Amino acid sequence: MVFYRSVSLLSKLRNRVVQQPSLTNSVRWLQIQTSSDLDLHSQLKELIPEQQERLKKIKSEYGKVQLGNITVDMVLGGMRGMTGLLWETSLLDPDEGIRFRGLSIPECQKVLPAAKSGGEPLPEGLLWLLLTGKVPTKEQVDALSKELRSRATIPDHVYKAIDALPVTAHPMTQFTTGVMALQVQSEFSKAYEKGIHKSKYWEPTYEDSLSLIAQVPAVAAYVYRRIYKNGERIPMDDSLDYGGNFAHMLGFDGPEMQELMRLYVTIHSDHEGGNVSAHTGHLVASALSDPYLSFAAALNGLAGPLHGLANQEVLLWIKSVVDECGENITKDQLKDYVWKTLNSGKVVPGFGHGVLRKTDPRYMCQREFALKHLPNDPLFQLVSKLYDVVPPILTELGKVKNPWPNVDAHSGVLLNYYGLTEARYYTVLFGVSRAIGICSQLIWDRALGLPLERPKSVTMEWLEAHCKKSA
Ligand code: NMX
Ligand code: MLT
Repeated sequence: MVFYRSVSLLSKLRNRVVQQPSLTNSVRWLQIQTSSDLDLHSQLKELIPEQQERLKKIKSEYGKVQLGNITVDMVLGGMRGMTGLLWETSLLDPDEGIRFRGLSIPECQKVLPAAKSGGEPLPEGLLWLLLTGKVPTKEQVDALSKELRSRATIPDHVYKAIDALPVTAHPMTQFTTGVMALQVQSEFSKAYEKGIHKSKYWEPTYEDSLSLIAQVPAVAAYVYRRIYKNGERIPMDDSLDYGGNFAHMLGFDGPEMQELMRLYVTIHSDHEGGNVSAHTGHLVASALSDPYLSFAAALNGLAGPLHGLANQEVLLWIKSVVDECGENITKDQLKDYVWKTLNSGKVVPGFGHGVLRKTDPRYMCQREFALKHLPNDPLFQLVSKLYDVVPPILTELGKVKNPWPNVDAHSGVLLNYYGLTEARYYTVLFGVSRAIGICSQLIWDRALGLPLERPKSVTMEWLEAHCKKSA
């Protein structure tokens, strides 16, 4: 016990040191890795009791504190501006964009371990950060990569379930079917059937979540290979990390595409709790549905064109611009095309947001990637022109709250450049990434014992009567 405490103390001290690079050289002796240091599960086990106490304290001390006023507008307006969810892994600022456990995207790019020096963050590192709130060492990330690889085998019935669908079914339908087929292995469901105590829920949820995160790239890659590459499966490469392996299983082995995939999976993972996919996953999980059921539900929300499917819509729309006007379209022609889209009652995909009020930092980091790796690509140049042309037009409409581009405005042209040209597949990539955010929070939902989600609804008659009374 005494030994355990000193190792644990040493480990805490070392973690602090690792986060302050100026100290790392002088205290190298502290960089002893214990087996529990490298194990995400042990780290969580240590963190959970203190966070449970923290939540209890907030409830007992601040339970009656008011959080703004809910208005009829909010009830009728898709609950915009209503604070209604606890979501620990990330927080969205309307102007600054997303922070993962307090770190912005540029900060994550700086501090999270990469495959090679100066490279894009490894998504496993982000998973560690989301779960523990701590920046992992490269050794911790490598240990997690290895663990994910060890959980990645796909049972044969999953492929058979996907194969039962017509090959023409939308890739998101095939992907979600694969996730639902994985559900039969749920440890949480089995443990619940056996009567597990509620204080232990987080443990099988952790098992399911890590397995699900480990398995979704192979399921997603199968969907791609089935639809577009005659069903030839590419096995995982044991020498590769999560993002690199995903690109590899899809059939892309170029180092730049692997870097893009690491960045892509990292930045799409989490966007606080109120977006449609995260909120759906959280809602379904609140009924104690297991991680597979909850994540499959989340994917069905992601498949909507106002949410994740927008990445497909953007590339298809850009291609329709090129088909009609050519690649060297002028800004005036582009303005006409944007107006034509709006006048036909459609949205301009990739622009606007429910919360953000400035350009999405996820757009900006993809733009930086493009400036570094594909500055002369005609479709990237078209995307850059859209950045100039679309916001003033949306502003002129007078009703759009955020005229700036979101994450989906950029992702397609990058993938297209490296040969992943099949736009209908793009939302599946978003889905793989989102497993990391949704499952991380789900483990905390269970650890903190968050309750069944069940807001009150009212009818129009109730609203009219209530408003007349209060007038
Ligand atoms: N093009 C045309 N009209 C728009 C756009 C746009 N890009 N963005 C907002 N509007 C309209 C919106 O349809 C609404 O019109 P109406 O009152 O006639 O229904 C009005 O402007 C006010 O909407 P907002 O309050 O600005 O936006 P809201 O929070 O309701 O919706 C989105 C946010 C993201 C759904 C919306 O901006 C949109 O439809 N964008 C295009 C689709 C898209 O890129 N979605 C991806 C979002 C990111 N993600 O991955 O999930
Ligand atoms: C997301 O990543 O979930 C989208 O930007 C939508 C949102 O945050 O509402």
